[in-house]
Amino acid sequence: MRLDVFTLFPRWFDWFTTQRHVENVVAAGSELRFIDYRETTPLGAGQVDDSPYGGGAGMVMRVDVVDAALRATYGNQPGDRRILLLTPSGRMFDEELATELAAEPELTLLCGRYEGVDERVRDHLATDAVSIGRYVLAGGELAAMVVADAVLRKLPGALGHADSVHEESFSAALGGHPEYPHYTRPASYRGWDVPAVLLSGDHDLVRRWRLERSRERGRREGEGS
Ligand code: 6GU
Repeated sequence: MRLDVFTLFPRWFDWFTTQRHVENVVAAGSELRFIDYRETTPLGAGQVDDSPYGGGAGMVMRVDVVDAALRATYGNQPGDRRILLLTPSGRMFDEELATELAAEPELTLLCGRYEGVDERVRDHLATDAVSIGRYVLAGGELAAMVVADAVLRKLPGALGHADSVHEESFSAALGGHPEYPHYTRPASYRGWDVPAVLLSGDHDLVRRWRLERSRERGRREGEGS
């Protein structure tokens, strides 16, 4: 995958790119770029934002600044790549969208800052508007890392164990439910015992127990409500 992140703070991603699963997908041929809007702003003195029409507090990222950054990177035709604007008012990011995005050969994430981004970015430059939850962050950078993390870990070679993305929370193998509980040694710790079924050696019983716990968690956490 070729993943481009447009941001005012490319250095924020220095830490992200040192994560093992991210290093793994890069070693496997994926390409990550972090592009600074300020490098291509058509305005003087690195300006990227302006005061809102109609008045009000705060500053708004300008559409011409975002457009200039996209054109400098992709030319006049961005092709048919998905361009995601990260915004608290976007479509809620979930495992289904992560799976969908992981199948894209090319992906672009646009981070906003300040009070918001000129709506014309969403209307004319982005293909999607995505939010990671019902709360407001100071900028889209952390949201972009959340999206990139969830997507990149699905790529071949990201995780050590080939099965670990198959039967995990919200996967089709678990009927879209959260993951079942995990246990490891010691079998008993401070009187807290591992469920006996997991020590039984009966694989069929274990499989059914895990599926049932997974469904139970889905119900308890208000799934589908
Ligand atoms: Cl994508 N951006 C910002 N700034 N805040 C958020 C968000 C995104 N998703 C939830 N809160």
